[in-house]
Amino acid sequence: MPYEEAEVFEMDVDGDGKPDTVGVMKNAEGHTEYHIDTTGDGKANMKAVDFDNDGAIDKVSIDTTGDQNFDTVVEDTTGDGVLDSKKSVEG
Ligand SMILES: [Ca+2]
Ligand SMILES: [Ca+2]
Repeated sequence: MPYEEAEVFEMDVDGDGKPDTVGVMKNAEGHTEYHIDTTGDGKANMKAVDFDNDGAIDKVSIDTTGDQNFDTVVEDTTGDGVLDSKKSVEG
């Protein structure tokens, strides 16, 4: 793992009443990454990255099918802190 420091939190991210696991860490490029596991299998099915460390998420990758490949990417392409682009990616 290239991650030097990670903090892990339990919180209900998806609102289903069950606690989800959220890991917060700096990646190798020094960006803040949030890894979210809502299925409880120990694998993140959502990853959010704050590229400029301003506290606003710039890119979110989501595994919507549960195959542990991120298949949907939502991005802030304009830098205004609003996620404005959604696209599907090949696993
Ligand atoms: Ca939950
Ligand atoms: Ca940001």
